[in-house]
Amino acid sequence: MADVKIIGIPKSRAIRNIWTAEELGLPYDQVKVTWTDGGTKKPEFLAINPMGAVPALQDGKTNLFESLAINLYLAKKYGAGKLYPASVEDEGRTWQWTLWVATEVEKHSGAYGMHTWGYAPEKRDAKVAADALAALDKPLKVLDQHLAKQPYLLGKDFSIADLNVAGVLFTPYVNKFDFSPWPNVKAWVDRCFARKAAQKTIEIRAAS
Ligand SMILES: N[C@@H](CCC(=O)N[C@@H](CS)C(=O)NCC(=O)O)C(=O)O
Repeated sequence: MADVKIIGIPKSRAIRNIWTAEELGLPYDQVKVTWTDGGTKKPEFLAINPMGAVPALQDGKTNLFESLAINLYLAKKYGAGKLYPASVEDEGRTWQWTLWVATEVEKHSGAYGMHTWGYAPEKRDAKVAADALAALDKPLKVLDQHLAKQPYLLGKDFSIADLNVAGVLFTPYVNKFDFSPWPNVKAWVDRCFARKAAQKTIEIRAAS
């Protein structure tokens, strides 16, 4: 049994944490808790994440929830100076991009995905999907302009900042979302998901 337990099925936001553990080469156990069978509402799970949603993390005696915060924690604890940036300035940029993707992108990419491939066809609303796509244009243009200058969010190297932003785009990516209106974003997601750890993570999700 590994010290690190990633709690949540791979077809959930837990996939972001699985990708981080794979990047770090960190031994971890997957605990396949899901909401469809009431697992996220059981007292033992609520003791770890009182929000009753996956993912959650147990690392020895430390419990955490919020997928992107879990990633920052894992990267800093197990990948400082590598996956997690060495300088305080790059750390600030990492927090910036992480909070940006959570607040400016995820609600739109999530709504687009649910109403395009997530929900059963009869529950999908094409107008909600179209509005979400329109709302994604501004943040993806900002990302595109940034990536015109450099291959990764912090510069020349892949970091947890890239993983957190690309992690939010994981489901769109595997569902073949068309990134081509933002060509630098397209080239960057292709670079991020071509990584060995990302490919392994895609396989873990597909096999689940
Ligand atoms: N902001 C949270 C969102 C967690 C979340 O909504 N997880 C979904 C699965 S991806 C869930 O457990 N939904 C079931 C529910 O909320 O009852 C995070 O990033 O960890």
